[in-house]
Amino acid sequence: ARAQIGVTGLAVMGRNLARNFARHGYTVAVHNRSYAKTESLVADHGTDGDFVPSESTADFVASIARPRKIVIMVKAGGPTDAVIDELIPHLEEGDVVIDGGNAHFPDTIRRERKLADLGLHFVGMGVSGGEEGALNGPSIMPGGPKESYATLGPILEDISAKVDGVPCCTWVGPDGAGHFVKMVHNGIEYADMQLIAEAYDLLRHGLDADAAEIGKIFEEWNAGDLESFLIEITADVLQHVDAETGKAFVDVVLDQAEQKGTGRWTVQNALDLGVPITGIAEATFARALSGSVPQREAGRAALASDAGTWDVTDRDAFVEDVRLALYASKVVAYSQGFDQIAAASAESGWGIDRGAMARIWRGGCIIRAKFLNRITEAYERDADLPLLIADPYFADIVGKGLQAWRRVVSQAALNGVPTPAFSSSLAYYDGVRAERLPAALIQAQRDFFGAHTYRRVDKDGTFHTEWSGDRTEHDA
Ligand code: NBP
Repeated sequence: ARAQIGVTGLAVMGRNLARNFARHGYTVAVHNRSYAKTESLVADHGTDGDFVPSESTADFVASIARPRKIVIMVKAGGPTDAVIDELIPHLEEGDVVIDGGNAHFPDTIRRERKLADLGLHFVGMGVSGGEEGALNGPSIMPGGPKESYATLGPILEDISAKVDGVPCCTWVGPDGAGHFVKMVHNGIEYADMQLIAEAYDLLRHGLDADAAEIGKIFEEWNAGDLESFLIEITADVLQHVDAETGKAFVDVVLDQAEQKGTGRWTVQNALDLGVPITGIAEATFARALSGSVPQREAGRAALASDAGTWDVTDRDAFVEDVRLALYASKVVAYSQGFDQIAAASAESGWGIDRGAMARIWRGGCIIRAKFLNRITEAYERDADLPLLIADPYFADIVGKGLQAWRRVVSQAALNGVPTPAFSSSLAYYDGVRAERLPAALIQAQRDFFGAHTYRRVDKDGTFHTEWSGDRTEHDA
């Protein structure tokens, strides 16, 4: 047994991860359900490094030095369980099984318990960066037993992306913590993409410009605070021309966004935790609306449009307003995502360091961005920061863009351009900073129809008013 690590599941992700390990000098045992993929990996990329191919699971496991480290990179769900069950009879105490697929974190918690009972380590590992990242350095979010990180961590850090020499990989927390954080990462990715899409839509309507012109604006934005992978690829995509029609590529793509489910999981979990992640939720629903074909047909046919021509007089000022609104909304989306991580971490006792999460998202992953440095700094100033946008740096920058944000959201509403994420983020901002919320009225209504009781601003206790009787108040 000479391999230092094994990878089973050699579709795009597993194949590239295996190549990444090999390129970093590790001897990599490789295996796939259908052997042809294993053979083609070695045939096509054998020069990347030292691969040990096996056709059977028994040979694969036997080719890895103990304690074994085996990365599973197969389709999430049933296939992952099938592979785990196939591996188990061949494993020995102390071996580490790592699931690098997009598992839902409750599955990871279940699998970790099962393997722990067998004396095995199970690491649920979030991997972001797509196939490119897997090959050249992804952002890696491993959870599971901390002791497994002592031997596994250095290898993962080695193959992860680096920013300023710092690896985009760290131990996230026990059992499902790694996959949980990957899930929220994807949720934030949904919000980020929706916000960029809304900014694009606003610019297109407001400036009456073509896609390529908007692409140039994103290119300029990418040189400033907004610098990020998603802004960069947006600039590129918007300037891409469809070879067949000669039209802007974005204009020939059907406007129905699909999803694989991580956004939905993020929102479902936030509802369970009671954490308002309005940016991510609106982004997820916006995709759902785009795919609601019969509803959109009915809406187009029956619903009035009173929107005239949007007459933007100062084009540069408008572009700057949209940029500031995008930045502010983005900070809100991240702030909400980090709230969700804090709430889940507290509930599950994961002890997740939010600053470290922002640090490992700076490179390799889809939401990599310059401004994640600012988030890490905010949590370094105060590890228990209750609200990211309330950190002095963000409060200042969002405050300075507040008027621009309001102008953009109101102009969008007046001109009939839907901006669910921009608008809801501004509403969240105004909600979270309000002295008093109309929640007082909600409580009164609840007490009226359901005797659900309320608390008072001027004394302790819980009270109920006899609404249908003499309206006296008594302790509840
Ligand atoms: P896929 O998700 O397309 O899965 C294909 C792999 O699963 C093949 O190796 C296939 O073997 C194997 N497999 C299946 Br399907 N059922 C199996 C079973 N019952 N037993 C054993 N093997 C089985 O591959 P991928 O796109 O490379 O993604 C791998 C994982 O990484 C997924 O969980 C994905 O969600 C996650 N991920 C993907 C990305 C991305 O950008 N694509 C990014 C981050 C994470 P076969 O060759 O014999 O059919």
